[in-house]
Amino acid sequence: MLKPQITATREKLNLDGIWSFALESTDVPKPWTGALPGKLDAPVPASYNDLFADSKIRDHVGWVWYQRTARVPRGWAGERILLRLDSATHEGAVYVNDTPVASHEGGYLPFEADITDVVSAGEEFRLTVGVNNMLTASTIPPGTVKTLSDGRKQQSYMHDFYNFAGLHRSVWLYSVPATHVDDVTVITRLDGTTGLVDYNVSLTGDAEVKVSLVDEAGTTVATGEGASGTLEVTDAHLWQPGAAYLYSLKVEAVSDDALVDEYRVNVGIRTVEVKGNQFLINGEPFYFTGFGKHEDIAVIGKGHNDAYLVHDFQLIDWIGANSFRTSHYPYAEEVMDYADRHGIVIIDETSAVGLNSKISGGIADFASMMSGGAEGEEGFGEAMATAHKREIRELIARDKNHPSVVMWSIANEPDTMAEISEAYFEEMFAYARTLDSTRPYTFVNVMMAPPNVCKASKFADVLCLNRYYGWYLMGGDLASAEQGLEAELRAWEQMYGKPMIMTEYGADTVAGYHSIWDQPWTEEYQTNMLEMYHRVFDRIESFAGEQVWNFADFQTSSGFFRVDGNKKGVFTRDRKPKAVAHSLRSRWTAIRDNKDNA
Ligand code: BDP
Repeated sequence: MLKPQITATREKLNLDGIWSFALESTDVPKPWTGALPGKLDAPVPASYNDLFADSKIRDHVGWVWYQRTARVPRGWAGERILLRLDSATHEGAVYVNDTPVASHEGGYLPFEADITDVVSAGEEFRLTVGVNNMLTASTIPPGTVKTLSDGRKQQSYMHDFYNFAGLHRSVWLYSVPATHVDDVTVITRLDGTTGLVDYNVSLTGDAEVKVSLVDEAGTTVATGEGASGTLEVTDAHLWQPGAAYLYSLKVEAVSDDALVDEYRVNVGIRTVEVKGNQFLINGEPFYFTGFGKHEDIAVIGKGHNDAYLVHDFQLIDWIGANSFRTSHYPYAEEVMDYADRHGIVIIDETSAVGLNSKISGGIADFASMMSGGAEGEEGFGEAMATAHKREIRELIARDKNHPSVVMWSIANEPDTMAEISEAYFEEMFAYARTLDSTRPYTFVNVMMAPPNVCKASKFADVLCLNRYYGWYLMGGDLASAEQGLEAELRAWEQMYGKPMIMTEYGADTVAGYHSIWDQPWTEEYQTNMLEMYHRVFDRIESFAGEQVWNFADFQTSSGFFRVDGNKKGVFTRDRKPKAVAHSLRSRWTAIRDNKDNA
């Protein structure tokens, strides 16, 4: 799905800012299109949960209403007029005046509506957006909603991050010409030092397609005609981890020699390949260093924020890291664009997290211990498969052209111990591979599914493992943890011979808590534990990367096993380094410098 753009033929208007806000109630039922009663306002983009000093809002389960007026610029007469929501977490319903124009399930991906027939250039309209935060057996991620004896609804879920909701990303009004570029797909290859750029353009309406590839200096380096083709770039400047280079593909739809539509796509020429036990970028072995992250900040929750975007990437650079995983859902498109421009490598993950009732926040069998059974049954049934495929499809449609994305992760820690998961993941991997055959696929394996147990690892190109030796297992005993970790990694290596990445390893740590002993929760313990992991990684040949859990502390649902959220951050929630940050910095900058000097 193409992003709104301003070009010679397109315009866009950002609708962020303060919107009116209300909870769905008997006074404001769904659907609601009239003016919202009350005086509550909510900013867009932001989660609504932490804004108000009102637990009824924070704990609300169900729909909320956002509303504002907008005016279609008068110059847009004769154009198609579209509304685009970069996300509505987890379900959105959009009304223009009294007309429903769009609905969408899945909280971390964009959707849009063509509203040309219900608005007029120069005129104002009322825009109402319903947002539903409910997670059920048929949503991704899944959850359960209970109605308590006093009538309150209560949400529970298996994943270890707070169920922030709202309009987390920008809302746009934009125009396209009647005949326009609908989609562009770009695939890059290398033939020696020549870059090959395969492009495919789909159009709505009839027109000729012309493309040109422009380098960073503004020089056109290749041109083509027709809706698909291959552009050749001699001595291509490659997109490299840590050294991004972006060409711009200008796509023009032309009719009778007149320009009808123009769209631009950034192109990073690079290749990705898994060969034996290595992960290759541009034919060179690549070793991932970095983090699993979250979109999570104080007050704003999961709302996208440009200042944190820039600051987080600065810290990634400062610490010497080269990559992160979009754990556990697709991140804002601004993040993907920024990674493209700054050469940060991304493992792009769907929102399929918590498909596992045997785990909660890393603690095995917590759910069954607490409820005496598998509540929120993972099921792996038809409803889940349909929602999961939609998440895979829409993620790839959105992110397929980003050079920073080098691998798709189709799920985090699903219950791959279950027999039924084998057929389920065979189907998910096969489906995903029909959508993009240029990138490797993975899913992230849970500690309870070691090599002889896991039913899905055989379908993955790369083994991504989350391990908590020294924390949930052998906590406080790093000597035993080191042996346990090494034995398991060797078993994986022997059984599969695929590249392995540790996509999570970490220790909850309270900044400022110290001990000379191996005392969990101290800054020393976090440092010692991670250093132990690194010793082991360096002894395993098939190791292709390490991503610490987590970049920063983050908010989780309340419960007695988390104190103000998950504290496994290398940085605090407000981005102050814990002691371990310095240890990681010396390891990762050394890895980066070695690579630069190689
Ligand atoms: C893993 C999950 C991650 C949790 C982490 C933890 O993938 O979302 O936050 O454990 O327990 O199970 O810290």
